Parts: sequence; structure tokens; C-alpha cells
Amino acid sequence: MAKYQNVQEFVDKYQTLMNPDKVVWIDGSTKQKKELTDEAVASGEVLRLNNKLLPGCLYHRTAINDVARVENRTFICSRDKENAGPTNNWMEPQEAYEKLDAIAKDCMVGRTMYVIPFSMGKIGSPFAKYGIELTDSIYVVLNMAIMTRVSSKVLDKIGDDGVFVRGIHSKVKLEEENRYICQFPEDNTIYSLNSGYGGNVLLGKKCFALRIASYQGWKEGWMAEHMLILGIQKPDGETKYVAAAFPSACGKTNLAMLIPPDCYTEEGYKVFTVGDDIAWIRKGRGGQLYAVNPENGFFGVAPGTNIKSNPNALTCTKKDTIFTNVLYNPSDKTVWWEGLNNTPPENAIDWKGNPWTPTTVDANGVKVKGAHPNSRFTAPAKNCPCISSEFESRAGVPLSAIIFGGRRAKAAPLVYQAFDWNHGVFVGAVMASETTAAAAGAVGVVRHDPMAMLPFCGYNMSDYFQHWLNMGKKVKANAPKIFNVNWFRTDENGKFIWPGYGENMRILDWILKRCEGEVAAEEGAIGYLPFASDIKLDGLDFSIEQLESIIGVDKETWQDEVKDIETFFTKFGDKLPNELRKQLKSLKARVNKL
Ligand code: GTP
Ligand code: SPV
Ligand code: MN
Repeated sequence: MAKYQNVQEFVDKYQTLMNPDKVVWIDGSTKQKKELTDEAVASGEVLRLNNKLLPGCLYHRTAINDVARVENRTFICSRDKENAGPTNNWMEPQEAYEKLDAIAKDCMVGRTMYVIPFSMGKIGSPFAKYGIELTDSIYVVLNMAIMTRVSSKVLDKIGDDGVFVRGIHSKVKLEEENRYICQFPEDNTIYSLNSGYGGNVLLGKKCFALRIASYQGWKEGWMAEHMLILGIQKPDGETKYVAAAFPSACGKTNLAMLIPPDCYTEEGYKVFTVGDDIAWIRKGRGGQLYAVNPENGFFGVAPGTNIKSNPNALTCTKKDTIFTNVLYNPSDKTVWWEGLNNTPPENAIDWKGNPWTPTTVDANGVKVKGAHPNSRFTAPAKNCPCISSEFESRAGVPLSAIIFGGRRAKAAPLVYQAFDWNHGVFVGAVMASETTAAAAGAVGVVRHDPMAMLPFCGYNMSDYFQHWLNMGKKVKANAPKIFNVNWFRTDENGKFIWPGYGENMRILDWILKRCEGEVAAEEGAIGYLPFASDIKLDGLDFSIEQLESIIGVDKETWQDEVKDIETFFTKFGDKLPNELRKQLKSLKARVNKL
């Protein structure tokens, strides 16, 4: 029995509708977690992995048609269509509730409904927001217990003012045609049906901490962003913090956990992870912007993670981790994915549950992947060897810089700095990136993804742009400096030119030096551009000519880019802030003068 009426009424309402055989309240205890794990192992929902090599780790496969976020089935159900804006799918709330209730009716017959009280942010901190997720999946319960702070204490906190985000999830029958991920920002409600995949069902993550929270932030004067947060400790002991927004599967987890090259570690530089996916940002002490990571774990992309690219992430996954849609090796109960190492298991089971060997090919003779490209690990933040001492900070960390970035084979240079906050908002607003396997649909298509928030902004994107402009006014001279990066430029053979990963420290170094006025830059057409000699290449097999080839701005390419932005901006009509129109006009004039 919940102590508080508003929570109980919510649970009762959906218990009546979905009709589970049983209701279980999740309390966050180790004992209950163990019982649920045993139950999920017994039913086959998860497999227990090798207790010596991967203690406490579990393996799970989602349905083959259910392996990524589904943007075309994701809706913002605001009362007024205008408030969802031109970049979101919209459904009228009443109509949406009726449609979803009809699908959800009796969907939990024969199942248990779990009631998960969780907090985004440290319980009791000024940033924290609370939620209750109802679900019929133990896999969801176990993942939420890693990704968020699940505790019955949350019920007491909700009791204080009665406000919480209502999350309703059921796998129903995992039917694609009846899959809906609906956010009702004005009701603090999320309703997710017919999916069992991460971003669609771990409702604290994208649905709450970005879609609902971005709306709350707009109303309350703060920001919810798709950003990693990291701290760079300098040899003198001072730590500077930066946040970076890259679209899904474009390098946030990797940057957040980077290990600097030897030439930096020898000098005494260290990097600490505060967050790898979501940042909540507010004005704080000294009139600066402060950021917290509202999550408690990492839901990271497995493929490509290895001892060289991201040793910290790999270490995170060595215990108490849930692996989803990777390759399973039954001979020693371990897991594998493409890019882990060059020694795939000989006889394994792929992410679809089929027998697999390193030479398995499909009907067209194409090599079959063992792990899905969007296969993931869910690992506790406390497993991270470089977790920041500020991870649990109530006040958050002060931001020196905000970085935008995308996956662009051409056009965007390795790094540049915006002239000022408003120009930086423009740089974020016109970001474009190639689509990835993190969302269902085509991969590798360049699309505009403002601030990496296209799939996650819970209100009208024009209002969101204006909110960014307003936040800059709030912090004025103390505003973080804004930058843009692109690790993904390719050569004529389609190979990445910049080595990336840990080597990205060299770019972070330039960024910090710019923040502190330690290096000059060229006032270029698109922003301040680095002088090649200011980017440290010590110990790297990368020539200054190669560097020059990816830090410049090409007139024709950018004239095309400008045309593209002009078309993109027409989407927003009159609602687009004038400031952004002005910025585009200036960019065009500067590019034409090149
Ligand atoms: P989400 O969890 O979907 O939000 O993704 P993310 O932004 O955290 O991306 P992640 O760090 O997991 O990286 C996604 C993919 O990009 C992986 O396959 C990485 O190996 C690759 N990647 C990350 N950083 C770099 C880099 O600096 N250079 C190159 N070439 N690839 C990178
Ligand atoms: C993303 O797609 O940006 C992710 C994974 O971080 S998911 O939780 O599925 O959204
Ligand atoms: Mn993400």
C-alpha cells in the first residue's frame, strides 16, 4: 500500500485497466532485486552470465522487430498541436489516451504489474525529479534499477508535494503496428506500449529526462539536454567541466570516458566522467550554468567498445551489467560484439537467437553480425573507473564550455568556436548529422538535428531555440563558450581521417585554452577556427597537413550548407526566433565573401 493517495490512485487506475494478476511494489532493495532476477532467469527472460568472468551480469534479447527507438511511433500529445511544433509527431491528448487505453485494456492478464518509484537526480537534491513507472517487464525493472535511483524513499519525497511523472509501460504483444511512445507534457505522463527496447521503455531516460523534462525546463527556467558531462583536471589540480551534445551513437559515451594520450597524462591531465547522455542545466552560484547527470548508470552502445577505444566503458561492463542484443557465447557464458576484439567465439548464438560462427553468411553471402549494431550494455555508474567525485553533487558542476557535434563525412570541420552565445545557439540549431542504428530507419542519411534534440524535444522547437537564447541572457558574461566538433570526416576511401577517441583530448585542450584566452584563433566565416599549430599532435602519427585538411572551410560546400539551412528554417515559419534568421543572414554574407 502506498502512503500517498495520488500515487495509489494512479496505480489503481491502471491496475483496473490493464488487469494484472498481481501488483508488486519495487522498493530498491538488494533482496527484492535478487528475487526478481531469479524469477527472470527461471522464465528465460534473461540469462545469467559467467559468474567468475562477469559476476552479476545478465543477458537479454529483445524481439527482432524491436531493437531501437521508434521515432515515427513517438508522439508529443500537447493540447495544442502548435506546442508540439513542426519537428514532432502530434496526437490530440484525449484521442491518444483513448487509443492507448484500448490497446492496454487487459494487457496484463496473466502477468505481474511492477510499480517502480524512481528519481532522476540524487534523491532530495534541488535538481531531482520523481517518477513512478508501471511495467509488466522484469527486464525493465532491472534496467531501471541501474539507470535511475529506485527506492521506496521516492514515495516519501513525492508525498511532500504530490508531484511525479506518471509512466505507464506494457509490452502488450510487442506488435509494431500498435507500438506507441507518447508523452503528455502538460500531464506529466508517459504512455509506452508494445515495445521492450531501452529508449522506448526505460521511461526515466529519453521520455522523462529529455522529452518531459525539456518541457518542464522551458516552463521553470532550466534546460534538459542530450549531453555528456566531463571534467578535465589540469596539472595544477583545477578541474574544468564541459558538456557536449552529439546525436545518438555519435560518441558521447566515448568522449565522456576518454583516456588522454600519454603526452597529457605525463603532464598530469586527468579526465572524469559526470554523465554520458543527459544533462540538466541551471543557473547557479556566481551566475554560471551548472549541470548534473540525472541518471545513475550508462546505457551504452556495445559494438566498437574495446580495450583500446574505451577501456573505461569496458571496465564498467565487467560486473552487475545487463547486455542486450549482443552475441552470446554458450560455451563459457560470456558475450561478444563486433569491434570487441579479433577473436569472436567459434560457436555462438547471435542477437536474433540463431546459431552463429565467425563465417556465417546470409542468403546474399553477406557476413551476419553477431551483435545488433544498436546492442547495448546497462552498467552502473559506480563501476566507472573515472567517475567524477562530483557525480553525486547536489549543485552540479559549473560549465566552461558547451560543445555541439555530429557525424559528418564532409562539410563540418574538426573544431570551431562560436563568436558568442547567440551565434552558438545558431551553431547548435543548424547541426546536421548522419542517422545511426540508435533509431529504427535508414542509417547514414544526413539530417538536421538541432542540439542533438530532434527526437527528444518535448515542445515546439522554435520555443526551444528561444529558450536557449533566453538562458544566455540569464548568465550573460558567465555563459559557457560554445564550440562545434566533428570527429567523423572521411577520406576518398571512406576512412575516418581523425583518429578520434582518446585523441579527442587534443581538441578538448584547444577548447579549454580558448575558454581561458590562451590561444588565438582565426576569425573565419563560420566561427573562430584553430591555427593548426595550436593543436598538439605530440606522439601522434598525424601530420600537420592532414590536420589542415580537416580544419578548413570550403566556400562551395558551405554555400550548399547555407542553402540547406535556409530550407530547414522554412519549417519553423514565423515562429523561428528572429535572432536565428539574422545569424543565418550573416553566415551567408561571410561565406559568400570567402
Ligand atoms: P547514444 O548512447 O546512442 O546516445 O550514443 P553516444 O553518443 O554515447 O555514442 P557512443 O560513444 O556510444 O559512440 C557510438 C559509436 O561511435 C561507436 O561505434 C563508437 O565506436 C563510435 N565513436 C565514438 N567516438 C568516436 C570517435 O572519436 N571517432 C570515431 N571514428 N568513432 C567514434
Ligand atoms: C540514444 O538513442 O540516444 C540512446 C539510447 O542513448 S536510447 O536509450 O535507446 O535512447
Ligand atoms: Mn543518447
